[in-house]
Amino acid sequence: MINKKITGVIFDLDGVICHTDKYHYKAWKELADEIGVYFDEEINNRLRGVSRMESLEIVLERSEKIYSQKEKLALAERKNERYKLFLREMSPADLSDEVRVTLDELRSRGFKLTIGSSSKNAGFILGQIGLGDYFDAVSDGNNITNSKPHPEVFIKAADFAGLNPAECIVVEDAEAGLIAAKAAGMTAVAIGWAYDSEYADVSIKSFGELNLLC
Ligand code: B16
Ligand code: MG
Repeated sequence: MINKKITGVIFDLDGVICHTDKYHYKAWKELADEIGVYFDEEINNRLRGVSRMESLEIVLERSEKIYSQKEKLALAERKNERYKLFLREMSPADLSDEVRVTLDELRSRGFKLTIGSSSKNAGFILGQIGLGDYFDAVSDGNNITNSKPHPEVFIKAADFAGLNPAECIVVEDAEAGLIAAKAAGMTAVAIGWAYDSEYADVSIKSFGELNLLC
């Protein structure tokens, strides 16, 4: 149980509400193979919550070739086109019952529910899984200039929904997101890949536990 007044919950999208992380991996892996750069799941884990262009920089750390900015933009675009093909296959079946029921319960208890995602595809993904109009506010990669671990995405999510940051919890699967949440003055709740992170205020094993926390 969190011992302070909570009025809003800000959810990371990829790795928390739904699992597009496997599609990011496949799309980056295909690109890396094409340009002859080593890439594996461990490197992929460093991309969680990180913006597309920053992710590309991490992927290219293993590259012998130096790419110009124009070439980098083209590579990122190529990866994104691949990724979007996977997203097109998503449907409301990709939203688990546990997540859907927990969201409804939190809402019925009066919490404002928002999204704080680094992704520029967040709106499309939410539409695909049937949550297009669900959240009180969506802050994503399209409205920020600094990506996680910078707190901008969460500060804007709170602002869009008229929430006091000190009364918000952030649910995150990435260490960069937990750091961002704390920098925003919010309570950082870790799930999934971030479960053991030293930056978490609280860690939960399953999404449904959120209802016991606040
Ligand atoms: P896009 P989140 C993040 O989403 C992903 O975790 C990260 O792997 C990705 O690079 C980033 O979005 C940007 O995504 O290429 O779709 O703009 O976890 O912050 O919801
Ligand atoms: Mg995430």
